Amino acid sequence: MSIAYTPWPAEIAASYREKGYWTDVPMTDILIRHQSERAEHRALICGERSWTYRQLELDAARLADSLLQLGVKPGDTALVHLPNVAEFYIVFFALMKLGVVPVNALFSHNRHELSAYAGQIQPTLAVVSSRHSLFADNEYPQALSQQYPSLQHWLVDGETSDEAPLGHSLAAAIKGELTATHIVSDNTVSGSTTHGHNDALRSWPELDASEVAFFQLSGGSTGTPKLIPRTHNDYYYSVRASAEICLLDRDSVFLCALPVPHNFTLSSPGALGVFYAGGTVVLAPEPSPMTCFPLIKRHQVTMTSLVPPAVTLWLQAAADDGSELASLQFLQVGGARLGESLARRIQPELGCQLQQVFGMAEGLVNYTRFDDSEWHVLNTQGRPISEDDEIRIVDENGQDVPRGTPGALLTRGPYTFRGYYNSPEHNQTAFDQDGFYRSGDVVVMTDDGYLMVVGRDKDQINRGGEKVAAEEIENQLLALPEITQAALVAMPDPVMGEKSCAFIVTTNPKLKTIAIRKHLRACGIADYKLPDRIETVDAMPMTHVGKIDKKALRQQIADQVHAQLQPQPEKDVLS
Ligand code: OOB
Repeated sequence: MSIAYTPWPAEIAASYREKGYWTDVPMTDILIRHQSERAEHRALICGERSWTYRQLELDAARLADSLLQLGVKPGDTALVHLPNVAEFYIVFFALMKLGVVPVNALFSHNRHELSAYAGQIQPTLAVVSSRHSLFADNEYPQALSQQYPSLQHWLVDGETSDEAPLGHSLAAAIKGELTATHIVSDNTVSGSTTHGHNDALRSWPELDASEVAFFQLSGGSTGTPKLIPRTHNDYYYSVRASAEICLLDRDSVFLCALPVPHNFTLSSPGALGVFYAGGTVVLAPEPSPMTCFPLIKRHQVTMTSLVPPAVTLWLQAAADDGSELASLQFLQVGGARLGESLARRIQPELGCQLQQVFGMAEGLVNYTRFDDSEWHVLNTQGRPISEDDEIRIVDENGQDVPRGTPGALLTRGPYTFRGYYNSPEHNQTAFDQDGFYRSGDVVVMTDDGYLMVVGRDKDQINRGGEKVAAEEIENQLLALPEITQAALVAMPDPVMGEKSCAFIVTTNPKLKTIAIRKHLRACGIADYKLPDRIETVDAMPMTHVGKIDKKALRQQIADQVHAQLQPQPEKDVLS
């Protein structure tokens, strides 16, 4: 059974095929296409381990085979929660071969997010890492398996101890040497069964490229995180076109330092774009200069992608010693607005070209091009990938605004989705009647068709590229009986761009910030979503329609932050 999704209208789909955007070739082709002349080229480097294209394809095929033996079937879904390790791609391609559709959660996600995803997809399989505290013991896996009886199979990357029995070893599954020793749920077979080594790889189910390949994660603005079905056809087009725009080839060496599942690092052009072009992906566990600079030198990295706060750190480190960056040809920056003053320092201080990237997991991605004027590269967030990316910029009444005027960005096109998974109600407002997706961004379009992101009309905080849906956190705050009203808003921050501030009204004047944070932690929310600041107020400012006036709250906290950033007279500092 295939995963349901909102399709593109038939005549539009036909035109995307006609124009060669949709090729009806599944994304498994990304590795398969290199199996003759490119097979022995290095595809992937992770620490001291590396894979050629042949080895990567073989590992993916072996893992797919192991999964088949376990009983995982085409049309099943999987919850994948891995850090920046090579196994992420092995799992990605193995699941794709089988037609198993994963949600690839961020490694910073925690119990709250994973449970929400599991609830939506009812997975058969979970692939997790013992490096995450959630999977250091069996408590959470057991609870999840009990809550979702469909979840029959667990594969674990990393060390597992006897105290923490937890499904099968991912490494063994990749080697084709599955030994089931442990149980997670009552449904899973106990005991020790070797499934046997199988080098005679079977032929995989025929894949239909118009079907869902995997789910992307929405940054969201609602109480529950929403899932974005991405088909082979639409996603593969964005990968190929991005690789072309970024002039990737076999000599491209990409350092992947932001989280591997993110749309930026996966497909803009990201690791998939580099694999498609036959280049090399080098994994970094995180984007600090201390980790990344030596990797760039050692592997002669030619390109990487960062969010703006990381750029600040790189500039500071390069001021001391930037000699390790000599091979870097271009740096992509995206995920959050890059200030012009920071943008201006990249070429002279890091010695590489800047490319701005403004994209979204829902589809549309914009790039500045390598032959753009300096003004465009420093001041705009680029222009769309495709001539058939349709852009509308509208006022509050849904009327198109003239070029140069800010308005809400709506878009549809050959790789922009048509509906969140299983969310008919939310889809009614997330799209207009013509199928344009309301991105929630406020943008200006220049006369020559470049976009500048100037604001946002979605209830979200963009914490240096990490997105926090206000409602999700407000709901958790309101779960505390002492909190009667809650509003999460963005506050300015010199490094992150924005941080989050929760305003609360409470019946308990003694309620401490620390107790609130403890409560949110206990809810199992990812750390980056915890409010950076909590302000107690007697009453919320209200709009004339009786809603909490978040604009006023944003202004209030911005004024407070601004006042605190002003130099204080000495006696105040000391008192
Ligand atoms: C990327 O994807 P998401 O899904 O995490 O976030 C999308 C949102 C956009 O709607 C916009 O609000 C913001 O992130 N954003 C930017 C930006 N790039 C993304 N805001 C200002 N300037 C930029 N350059 O963040 C994403 C996906 C693919 C490629 C790059 C980023």
